[in-house]
Amino acid sequence: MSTLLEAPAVTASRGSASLHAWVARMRALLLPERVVWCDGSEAQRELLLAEMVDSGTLLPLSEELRPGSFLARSDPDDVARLESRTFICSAREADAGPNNIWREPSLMRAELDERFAGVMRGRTLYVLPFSMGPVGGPLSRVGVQLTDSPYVAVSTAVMTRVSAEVVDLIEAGADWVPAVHSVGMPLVDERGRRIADVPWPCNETKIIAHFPETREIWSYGSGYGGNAILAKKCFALRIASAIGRDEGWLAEHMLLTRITSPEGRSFHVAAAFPSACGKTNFAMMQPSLPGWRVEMLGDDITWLSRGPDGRLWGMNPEAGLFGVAPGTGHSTNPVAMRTIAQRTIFTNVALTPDGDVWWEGIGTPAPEGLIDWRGEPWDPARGAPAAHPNARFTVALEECPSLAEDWDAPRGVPIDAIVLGGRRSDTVPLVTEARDWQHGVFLGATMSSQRTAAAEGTVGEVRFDPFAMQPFCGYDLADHWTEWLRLGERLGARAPRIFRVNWFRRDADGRFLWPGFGENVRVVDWMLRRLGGEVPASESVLGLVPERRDLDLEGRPLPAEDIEARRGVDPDAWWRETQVIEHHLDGYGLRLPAALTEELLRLRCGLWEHIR
Ligand code: GTP
Ligand code: SPV
Ligand code: MN
Repeated sequence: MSTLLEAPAVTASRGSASLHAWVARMRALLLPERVVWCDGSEAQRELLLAEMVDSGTLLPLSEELRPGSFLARSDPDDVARLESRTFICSAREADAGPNNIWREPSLMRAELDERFAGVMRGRTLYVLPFSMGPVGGPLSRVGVQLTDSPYVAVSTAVMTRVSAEVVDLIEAGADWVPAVHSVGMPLVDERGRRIADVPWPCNETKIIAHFPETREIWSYGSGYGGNAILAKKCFALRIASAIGRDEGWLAEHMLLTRITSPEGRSFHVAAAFPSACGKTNFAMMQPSLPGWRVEMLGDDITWLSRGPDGRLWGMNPEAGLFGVAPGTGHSTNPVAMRTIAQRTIFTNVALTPDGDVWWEGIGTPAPEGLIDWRGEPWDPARGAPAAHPNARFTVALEECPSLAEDWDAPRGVPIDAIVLGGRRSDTVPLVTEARDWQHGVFLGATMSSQRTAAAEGTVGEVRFDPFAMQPFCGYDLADHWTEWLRLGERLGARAPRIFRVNWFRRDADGRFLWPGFGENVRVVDWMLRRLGGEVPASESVLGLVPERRDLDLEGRPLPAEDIEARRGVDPDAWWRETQVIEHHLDGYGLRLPAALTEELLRLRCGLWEHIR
């Protein structure tokens, strides 16, 4: 077996010569036909797009209706993240935690060694030097992704800052994360015969492997989203969370936004919602109340650290959006609709006869002659959606009309409030404010949410997704909660307030109880008045909840759930909830911070009082 992957782990600083040596070593392993260094330029983007149109990977959309935009249709078996094929290969199993699937590093290396040997035969290897955060910024980190997918190369140039300057930084000695990706379908077989390519090459077997100690990523067999654009979930969350644990900062699955009230006061909010649970929508909110303004800073990932002023600061390391298409419409998210008016790559949406895109929830009826995400004429009678539920758009942040002017500020922005939210059709009320930081960490650690189409699994099934990081924390989540508790100690009185929300409660007929989207500003309005100390809150067993008169519901019927929330909710349902919470926390064994056990006890005592 080759020793290419077994070479002693390249650690911390890989130095200047190492980048070129590594690419040469990888070239000898992967055996591509040619190597292309990417620089993030417009000229290169044009070239790659044209090549993909020629090869059938991309379909150009109408220049008139959707200028500069394209449609990609993935293999029907490669449509979302695969948590069951995502591995954390830490040296010690215990460091991966019960939240991850652990693989012994040398065994994983042996498997990767075999899979990657000659895997790029007949293909082009793209070298993508990228920065997460502004190039050269004090909080930014760089990496280099190798890929044999031009779709991934173009997507990475949208989602990150791909630039030759990153090579300069590496040559000047910057630490960097190596990331190797292949679709796992060589175009030349062992005997040297050519194999015909397909529009969306991939492999039945998929592996997304992370080595937290050596900060390496290896991904095989998928070309889709977070499986393949390694800078996103693999680097900016899983590897970055491990780096952050070692250095005292946090990489979080959070949107980042600036909200300005009619009086002109601005606040920064970082909010964690699980996949496909409303981050992009919140970040691009068009508030329904007059005078409010929401500026977008980030829609998926925020790196949090204590700033020199002792406050918590947040920075979005990405430069693009990989957003959920279904449900995005003119009435639900008009800002997103304007963002994707041009220069967008759509994946797995439906195609209209005039060369535009369509999906469920776009807000216009499906036109005649629609082609579904698989490329077949769509027959609504068959009951299958025209767009895949995890269909996505890839577009640069700069296309967003509500993007904050200082979106790429090297240190980000100071955070005033942290919002945590899951998708729960029952039990969890509209809004609760944490009593204090420790209670807030408990709310984060016990977040649960219904599964969505963003990953495999049964849609609708409730699972715990602590801090929306269940699929993305590169280490034991119990240690993650400890990090959160420590952060609170360090921030002290300067810590932001923590809130929990749930936009997704439903009534007995399955209708959403809360109008959501732009109406969520009514909840934000209450939060900001709480920060300003302008309104009291009611103590409930779950935490602090709004007085009825303090939620501005002008023109909106008060949802029944809110009345419930003020009273301390359905005690039986919450008693059952504490039982599953206990089981969930117990799963983390001895690493579970005692503070969380204490909070659970407090919740139970409160419920017990309530029942009596
Ligand atoms: P990822 O990119 O997977 O991390 O997802 P996300 O958290 O950014 O989710 P996104 O904002 O794209 O929303 C996912 C789905 O939830 C879309 O279909 C939205 O229409 C829907 N959604 C978002 N906000 C709300 C809301 O306030 N109420 C309701 N009912 N649905 C919402
Ligand atoms: C998510 O699933 O949370 C996403 C999409 O943001 S992906 O990049 O595919 O992970
Ligand atoms: Mn996400």
